[in-house]
Amino acid sequence: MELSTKYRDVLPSFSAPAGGELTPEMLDAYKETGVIILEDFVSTEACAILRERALQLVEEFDPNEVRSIFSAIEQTQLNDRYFYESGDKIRFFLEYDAFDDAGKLIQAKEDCLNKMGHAMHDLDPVFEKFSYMPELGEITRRIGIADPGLIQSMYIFKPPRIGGEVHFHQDSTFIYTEPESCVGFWFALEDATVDNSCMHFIPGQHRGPLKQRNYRVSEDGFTIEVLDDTPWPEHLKLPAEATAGTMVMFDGRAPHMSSHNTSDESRHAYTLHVIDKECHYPADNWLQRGPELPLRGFPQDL
Ligand SMILES: O=C(O)CCC(=O)C(=O)O
Ligand SMILES: [Fe+2]
Repeated sequence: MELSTKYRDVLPSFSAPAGGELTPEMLDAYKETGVIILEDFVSTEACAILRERALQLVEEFDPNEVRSIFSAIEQTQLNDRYFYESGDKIRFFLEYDAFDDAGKLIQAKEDCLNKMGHAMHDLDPVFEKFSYMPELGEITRRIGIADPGLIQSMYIFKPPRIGGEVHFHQDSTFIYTEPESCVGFWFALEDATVDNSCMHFIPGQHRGPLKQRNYRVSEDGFTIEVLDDTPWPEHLKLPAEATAGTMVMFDGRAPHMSSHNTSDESRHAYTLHVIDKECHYPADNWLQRGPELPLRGFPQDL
């Protein structure tokens, strides 16, 4: 299916619908491009509350205990126990360039973090309240997810100067179900622009194949299987600039990336990933949760 000329230069963007009630026009745009930007989905106050809570959690984190450096480029973290056990925990992942040669953090602690993950939505009351908002439940119904479950949360710091590049990827590579059902809800908690490395998408590419699949191959080892090695047409990428409170919703097959943040501004964001609980969730997905933390859906009381 060809992309209509409408979305060759700019990603579909709308004012957030009340109650998460996506209109047919929004649904059509989402189906066509694999991504829609919903402006002012949450209030700037809600963003501030989440940012404040994240900073409190960061305060309690001692980086010297965990020098676990997450590099989305090298994917070294995927072979790290601290990472692969984090599916049902709240853990912190430092940027690649967080430490100087003397082993000291190069800037403020929160400006040395790559992300926090992957179960704040089930373990922290402030994140829980935000994450299980009924509007998202309504959206999942409208896009046809029969039995939604919130499988993952990530707080992305994208700190000034050292926020590392995230290469093009599809989230279904990592959050794989049969059939595929992963959808991402990415909330700008601070204004995200091309200057502080907003997300970029290639519209329409979600209608192509899943190109890679990540497998857990042992207790602490992972591998990437290449299913399709044709490169992404990166020259067609478009920025998803988003003011604080805007939500970017994208299909698990929609390729997205963000570049190295060389600016002096951080770009905090919060992502939730939903799957359909009716789909099979393989035991060799890296992201697993223990029986004490069952997968939950949204409140039905809208
Ligand atoms: O915020 C970013 O730069 C990347 C986030 C991402 O890949 C995701 O939320 O799935
Ligand atoms: Fe992603």
